Amino acid sequence: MLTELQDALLQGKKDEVVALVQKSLDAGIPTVRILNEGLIAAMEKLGVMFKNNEVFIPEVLVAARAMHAGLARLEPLLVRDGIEPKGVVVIGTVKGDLHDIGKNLVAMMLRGAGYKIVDLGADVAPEAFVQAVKTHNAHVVALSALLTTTMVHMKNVVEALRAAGLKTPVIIGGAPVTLDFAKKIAASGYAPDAASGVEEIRRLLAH
Ligand code: B1M
Repeated sequence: MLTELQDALLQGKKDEVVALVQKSLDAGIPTVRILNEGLIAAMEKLGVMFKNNEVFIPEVLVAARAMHAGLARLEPLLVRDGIEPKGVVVIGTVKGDLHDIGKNLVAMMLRGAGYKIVDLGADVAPEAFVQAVKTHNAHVVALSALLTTTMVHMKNVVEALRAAGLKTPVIIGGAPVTLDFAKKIAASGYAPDAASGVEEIRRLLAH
C-alpha cells in the first residue's frame, strides 16, 4: 500500500494520496511508517529525479501539493504521537530580492523530508532572520538569492547572526551563488539545487 502511495505522490495525484493515507491508517499501518516509507520516501525519489532532469519544476510543484494534502491528514496524528520534526529550518530570499520560486522548491523538499519550515518569504532583512531563529529555536538558516546585487545580503545575514551570538549554520543557494562565495562569506554550506539543499542540511545537522 505504501508503494502505491509513493506512486500516487510521484504522479501528483492529490486526492489519491489522501485516500491512500486514509486507507493505510485504516489498515493499522503506523503513522510514522506512512510518513517515512510513503510520503517522505516518494519526495526523496522525486528529488533524485529532479536532480537528474527526469522531472521538472511543474511536476515537483504538483507532487508537493499532493504531499501537503497527505501531510495535512497525518499532521494531527503525528502531533498526538509526539513525533518530532527532524529539525527547524528558517528559510527566505534575502533583502532586495523578490525571486522566490527556487526558495519555495527548497522549502517544499525540506518539508517533504520531514523538517519544520519557517518560511519568511522574499525580500527578508537580516534582522528578521535573527529574530526568527530566536523565536523558533531554529537549527539551520537557509538563504536564497537570484541577483548578483543581493548576494551581499547573505553575508549580512551570517554577520547579523554571529553578532547576535547565534552559531546557527547557514546554507546558501540560488543561481549566482557558488561554493567559493559560500566559503568567502563563512556560510556553513552551499547547494546548487533543491535536492542537494536537503542533503546539505541533513549533513549539517548530523554534525
Ligand atoms: Co528576475 N532575474 N528579475 N524575475 N528572473 C533573473 C534572475 C535574471 C538571471 C534574468 C536575466 O537577466 N537573464 C536576472 C538576474 C541577473 C543577475 O543578477 N545576474 C533577473 C533580473 C535582472 C530581474 C530584475 C532586476 C528585472 C528588472 O526589474 N529589471 C527584477 C528584480 C526584482 C527583485 O528581485 N528585486 C526581476 C524580477 C523578476 C520577476 C518578479 C518578474 C520574476 C520572479 C518571480 C518570483 O520568483 N516569484 C523573475 C524571474 C521568474 C526570473 C527568471 C526568469 C527565472 C528565475 C526562476 O524562478 N528560476 C530568471 C532568469 C533565469 O533564471 N532563467 C531571472 C527557476 C528557479 C527554480 O531557479 O531560483 O535558481 P532558482 O533555484 C534553483 C537553484 O538556484 C537552487 O534550487 C533551485 C532548483 O532546484 N536554489 C537553492 C535556489 N535557492 C536555493 C537555496 C538553497 C539551495 C538551493 O539553500 C538554501
